[in-house]
Amino acid sequence: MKIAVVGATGMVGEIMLKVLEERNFPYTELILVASEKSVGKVIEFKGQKHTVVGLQTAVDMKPEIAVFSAGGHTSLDWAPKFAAAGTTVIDNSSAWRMDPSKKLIVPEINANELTKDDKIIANPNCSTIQMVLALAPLHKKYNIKRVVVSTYQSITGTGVKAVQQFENECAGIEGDMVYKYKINRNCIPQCDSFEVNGYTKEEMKLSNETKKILGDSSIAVTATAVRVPVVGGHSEAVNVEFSNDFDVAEVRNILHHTDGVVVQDNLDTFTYPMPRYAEGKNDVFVGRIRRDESQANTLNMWIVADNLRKGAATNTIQIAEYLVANHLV
Ligand code: 2RA
Repeated sequence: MKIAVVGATGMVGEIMLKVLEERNFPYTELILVASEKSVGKVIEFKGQKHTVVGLQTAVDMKPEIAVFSAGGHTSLDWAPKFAAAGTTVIDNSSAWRMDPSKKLIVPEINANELTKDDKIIANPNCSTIQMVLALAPLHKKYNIKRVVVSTYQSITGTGVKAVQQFENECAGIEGDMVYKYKINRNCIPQCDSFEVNGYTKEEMKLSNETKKILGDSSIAVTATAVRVPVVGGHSEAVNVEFSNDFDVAEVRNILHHTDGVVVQDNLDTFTYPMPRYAEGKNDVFVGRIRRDESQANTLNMWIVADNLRKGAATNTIQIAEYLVANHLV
């Protein structure tokens, strides 16, 4: 079974390789793919030396699966070429997520929708994945009417240059500004560009992708996405209004038994999720679970996850694992 990692030299690509190794993914051949400037670069992985190849070479090698983290333009241009050659693509960009003919997958929620015919599969946005993983079982039990979410997003979501800006600021070094403003000791209420409705692309992803993944366009979602000087992961304050009442202990128990979710919620021991401690882990951590006393049938939660892992690389590899385990490739 051949697997291609497209964008192998990028931040998410490097973590996809780590996750492949950690989870002992059953490939027989690994193809590392990057832009022309990286072609020929030798990368050591699992004790073997791999020479980075270009996109057309990778297409011609006909891998069964290609996992992409190479930006929307590359995905729009090359995912169809891989698919036409018989490869199943799992793409991390936003290029295909809202395409009605493409599936938007969080394996624990809707991998069962996948068939052999799905040759381009979209990996949701990182901030969406961690939120819907907690929301899905609660929607099933209590029916969600509305979600209000505020995010506190890691600078790793912007990329390696943003981390460099933060480190330069901390060291007092003048350097390239990725953000319009200083990020150290600051919060920037803008993740990605603004849409005409005054929301950012990030905030609209949270709204649109949540409805698609949960399969319910009636769910009302409003989001405020904020960039914060943190590297370990994204944090989210989520307020959820249900059609039906709930019991907080039952909510905690449902989440505790949800694959991929770890409940960290004990005020006596000051136990709650934090990005510094979620970094490098594949789970979604949920805490501060409490009733919203200002409104009936409404719950507050605090949700934290490593945005590069469950928010990107791990979710992608889990989709690939599902395809292999269910003989869809
Ligand atoms: C961000 N979710 O955090 C976006 C893309 N990774 O910037």
